[in-house]
Amino acid sequence: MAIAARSRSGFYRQEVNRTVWEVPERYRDLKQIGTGAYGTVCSAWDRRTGAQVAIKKLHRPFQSKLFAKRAYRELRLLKHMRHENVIGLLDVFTAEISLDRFRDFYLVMPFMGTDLGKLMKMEKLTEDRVQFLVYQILKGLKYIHSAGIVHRDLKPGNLAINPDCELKILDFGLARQADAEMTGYVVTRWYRAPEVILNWMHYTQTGKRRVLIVGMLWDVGWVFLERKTLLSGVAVDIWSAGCIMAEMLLGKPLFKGSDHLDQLREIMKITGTPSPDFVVKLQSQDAKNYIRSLPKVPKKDLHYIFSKASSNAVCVLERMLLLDPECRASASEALELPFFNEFRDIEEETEALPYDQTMDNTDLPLDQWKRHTFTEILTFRPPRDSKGTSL
Ligand code: N17
Repeated sequence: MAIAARSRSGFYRQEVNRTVWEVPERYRDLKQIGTGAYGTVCSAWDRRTGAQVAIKKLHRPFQSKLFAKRAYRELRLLKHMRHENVIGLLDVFTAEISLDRFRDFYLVMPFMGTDLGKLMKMEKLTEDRVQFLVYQILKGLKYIHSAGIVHRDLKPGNLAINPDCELKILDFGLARQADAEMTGYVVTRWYRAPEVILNWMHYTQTGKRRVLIVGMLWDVGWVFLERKTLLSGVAVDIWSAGCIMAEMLLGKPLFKGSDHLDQLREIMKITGTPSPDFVVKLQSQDAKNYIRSLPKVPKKDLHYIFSKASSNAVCVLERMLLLDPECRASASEALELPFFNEFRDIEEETEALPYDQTMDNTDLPLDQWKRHTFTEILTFRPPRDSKGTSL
């Protein structure tokens, strides 16, 4: 029988989901709460602070270059975030003391009990709940965007919520190639901005034989959008936030398209077909002709669709659900709208330090990713709570 080596001092071992977890003694009562291809998450109690935490162990993070880069990226992004409406790191640790033996590491975050998707299934939200939740989403987005990060996949399922209705944004800044990976079997495109859907159509094109309609839409989307929108692109998150707010008020998704084109049709049923202003900005003559050939649909009055909502609420939607990304409010601009007056605390609407994305476009050998990750773990400093004591 093999005898397990002693645990690192101050750490203990336990089995979770048939894998060994080796964690500092301060973390107690580990219980698995979720598992997926990339890792497993446990809830635990932090003896030092008395708080409930979530601990994520990645599944063999250094099994390949791709996994290693992804693990490095998640750690870097989480480590950068220090805002109450964005998930951040309370701690990160590994039981290994040397780079040679380094295999696994663990991310510790505040524990969040549910998410907005589940909450909306349970109950119809009152307008003051909607006010508070959308206020928090926008504060979180303002912070993430100020770091130069775009979420790209904002949806109810990655808005974590605790019993006090406090909200934190999860899964931000996923790698761009994810857009390409999602083509064909997209689980949920209901929150995707029209310019993102147009961009997907580019990836679904095979060779030179393009379907006429899609081909022209592609020209519309690509030439214009890659330059102006996808390079900065924060407006895509505002669109998603608008769809999420609409769903909170309606009790059901606003744009429930069955595929890319159907999604665009659903959107234009409400936004109307693009205005001449928008068409003029398009580069391709084909695109202009195509958009002009579409049967004109007028913009619907959102007061009519959201007849039970206050006009302050509808006013927010009017500023977010605009077809032209350049016209959409930014997160900071949206926070200024009267709908949020009751909850507003400008002190909480902070901005981030810029996030260095240099490594995101870098190709490194596996052992380099591992070394950089190890260094990031060693240089982690825990956040301070509002009283200034180190957690
Ligand atoms: O939210 C994240 C997160 C944030 C930024 C980037 C993940 C990434 N990421 C992932 C980048 N690349 C990849 C592959 N992670 C996260 C969210 C929730 C978690 C654990 C990790 O689990 C809980 C569960 C309950 N309460 C809090 C957190």
